Amino acid sequence: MRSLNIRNCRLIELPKIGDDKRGFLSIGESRKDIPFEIKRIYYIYKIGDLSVVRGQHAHKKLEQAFFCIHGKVTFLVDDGERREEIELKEPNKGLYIGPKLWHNMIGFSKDTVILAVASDYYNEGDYIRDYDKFVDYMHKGEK
Ligand code: T46
Repeated sequence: MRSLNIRNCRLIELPKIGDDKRGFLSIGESRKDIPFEIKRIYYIYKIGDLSVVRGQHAHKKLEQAFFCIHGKVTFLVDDGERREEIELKEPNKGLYIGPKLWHNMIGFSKDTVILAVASDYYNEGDYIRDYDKFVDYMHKGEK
C-alpha cells in the first residue's frame, strides 16, 4: 500500500475473506481498521452526471473513512500545501481523511457507491465550504 504525502490522510486496507465462488466479505472495526469511533454512516450513489464534483469542503474536526464499494471515485485531497489524487475502486481499500483537509470527489462511474463512516454526527458548522476561507483557517485558525 502506498503512503501519501498529505498530513492527516492515509490509505486503509480492510481484511478480505472469501473466494470467487462464495464471494468476499470485508470488515472494518472501530479503533482498529477505522482509526476512530464510528458515530455515523452515509453513502453516495446513483450519480447521474459523471462529471459532477462533490465534496469541495474541509472539516474542522470531523474524521472520516471512505470506501468505494462499487464502481470508482477519485479523491483530490489538499492540506493547504500539498495535493494528492487517490483513486478508490476496490471495496476493501479505503481512504482515511482527518480534519483540516480540503477534499473533492471526481471521476465517478455510473455504478459508483461510496460508503462513508464518520467520527461524529452531522454538523454543518464543522464544514468550511470556501477554499479561500480554508487557506485562511489553516494559517490563522478559527477566529
Ligand atoms: C464529505 C464528503 C466526502 C446531511 O443532512 N447529513 C449528513 O450526514 C450528510 C453527510 C449530509 N447532509 C446533507 C447536507 C447537504 O444538504 O446532505 C446534503 C448533501 O451533502 P453535501 O453536499 O455535503 O455532500 P457531498 O457529497 O459534497 O459531501 C459529503 C459529506 O457531506 C462530507 O462530509 O466529507 O461527502
